Amino acid sequence: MKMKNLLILLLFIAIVWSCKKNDDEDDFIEVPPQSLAETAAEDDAEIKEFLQTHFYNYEEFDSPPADFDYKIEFDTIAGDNANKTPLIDQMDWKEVSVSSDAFGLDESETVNHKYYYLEVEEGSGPSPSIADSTYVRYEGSLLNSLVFDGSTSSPVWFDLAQIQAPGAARGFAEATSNFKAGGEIVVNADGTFTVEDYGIGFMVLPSGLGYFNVSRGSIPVYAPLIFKIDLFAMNDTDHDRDGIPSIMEDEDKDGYLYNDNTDEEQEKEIFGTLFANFLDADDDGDGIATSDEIDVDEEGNVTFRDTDGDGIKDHLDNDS
Ligand SMILES: [Ca+2]
Ligand SMILES: [Ca+2]
Ligand SMILES: [Ca+2]
Ligand SMILES: [Ca+2]
Repeated sequence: MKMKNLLILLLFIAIVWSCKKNDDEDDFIEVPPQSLAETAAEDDAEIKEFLQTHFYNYEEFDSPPADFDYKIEFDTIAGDNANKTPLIDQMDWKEVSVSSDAFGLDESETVNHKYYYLEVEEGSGPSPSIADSTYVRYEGSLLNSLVFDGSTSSPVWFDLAQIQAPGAARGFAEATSNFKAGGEIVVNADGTFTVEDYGIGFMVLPSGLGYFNVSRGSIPVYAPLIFKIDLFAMNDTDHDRDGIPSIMEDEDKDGYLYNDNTDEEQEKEIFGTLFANFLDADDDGDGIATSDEIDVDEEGNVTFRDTDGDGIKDHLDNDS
């Protein structure tokens, strides 16, 4: 059925660097952080309990009723629904290594965090990286089903790289990168836009991939988070416009953009502010712009130079 997952968008706007997850500064409360490892274990037990006792409307997605709105709904496995398949049997999961440094903990530790996700309807378009910008409709809720945030009528642009930052809900970026965007965006005669076969999914995140020890609005501290998303479109990013796509500035290829900062020591001494490579137009701080130390062809493909042959690319080498 070709009309499946069809969305009419009112206006396809230019990228808005959405700060939705950061701009509620007035009503957030922070408590001293507790152990990251203990919290991750507690959260995972709580999440598993939820996944074992709940299901989503998979039967409607499998055989859509005529007026089906393609919205994910959760319910408890009980009574008439006692025989439903629990979420835990349907969801995929991945692990992300999280450093306690992101939360200002005294004891430095690195803890694997498990998040769960399910692509309910696969989009027909490309999959974003954790550095890309995504056009989504979403709803955030707690395990007790309280909705705390969302943009369920009109979609918003989310810069996943920004959501990966300490203090934001990093897991949203991680999980979204498993989903696919929709197909071609068609402009209608009346100025609206249509996206067919967009991606639909949801994710369940431990608090270490959410807001951890910070309470925001109705989100308590150490709260696992659920996000349902419709992923319509995505754009590649080059945040610092140095010619290198942001995802390629994850130099250590660990899927985290904020721990790649070639001139960190210099920035600490001189500015006191740190700019990770994807936000830094002079990555090695040698006074020569990164864009002048690399070669980019007409299609945007990047070739790196190593003028002094020391194995360090020129834009990351402050003596060449
Ligand atoms: Ca990295
Ligand atoms: Ca830097
Ligand atoms: Ca850069
Ligand atoms: Ca250099």
